[in-house]
Amino acid sequence: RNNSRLMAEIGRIAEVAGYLWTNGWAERNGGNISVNLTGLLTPEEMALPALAPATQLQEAMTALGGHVFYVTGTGKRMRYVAQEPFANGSLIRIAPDGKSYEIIAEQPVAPTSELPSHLLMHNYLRSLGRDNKVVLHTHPTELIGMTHCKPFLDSEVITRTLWGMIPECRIIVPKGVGIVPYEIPGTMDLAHATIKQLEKHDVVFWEKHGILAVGEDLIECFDAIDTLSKSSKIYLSARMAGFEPAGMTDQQLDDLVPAFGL
Ligand code: 2HA
Ligand code: ZN
Repeated sequence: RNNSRLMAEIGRIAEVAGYLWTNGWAERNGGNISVNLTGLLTPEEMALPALAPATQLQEAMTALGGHVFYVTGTGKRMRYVAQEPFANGSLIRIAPDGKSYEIIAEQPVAPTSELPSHLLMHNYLRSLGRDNKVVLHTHPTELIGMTHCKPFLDSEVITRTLWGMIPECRIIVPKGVGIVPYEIPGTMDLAHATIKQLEKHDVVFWEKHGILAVGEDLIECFDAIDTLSKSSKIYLSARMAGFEPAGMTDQQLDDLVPAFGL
């Protein structure tokens, strides 16, 4: 706790956990966060003793050997992560062979049920040479609502609709969003379907469940989901008021590309 760079990052995790709760995106234990802290820890911190026996992973995370992550705890509530990140999440260290992990701090809080997806996403992006640090999963009401509408279960259609509500949406989420058809939460099937979408996108929707964002910065991941959420609220408010929103024209959307270097 006297590592100020580490504690600043933990503070940002608490900050974002609070936003998830206040936005109404985190009912009970909904959502989870993982952040790669490897670059922020001292060699002594990286080598902390395990607090519990190692847990085997279902698949080897070969690109994550030796890496340390903060992960929110299974069954833990975001509103309490915001207040006490170390009582509602833990630091885990992946074994050098990527086949297991140990909890090394601060308490033996077992990681989120979505650990398979989080680790597979981190592993996939690292194996591509990307310095990905964050996976953020949350349950934004209106965005999930849109995945109950068949035509929106198409990456191009839902991306075009959300981009078209406000110019910021294409600027902040330039790669658009991927869609994963419904799978049982916490499964390797869900994890594998999710990483396929990361080939083209940094934000992925899970049908009838929630949203994930990946990136180097937790606040940026939150902002991407928040901006998409704003677009979905505009879209659904218009539909509730009885009209189909016009949406930005193709030309208006295309003009953003050179203007913002997208
Ligand atoms: O942490 O959000 O997807 C609970 C969940 C499972
Ligand atoms: Zn979820």
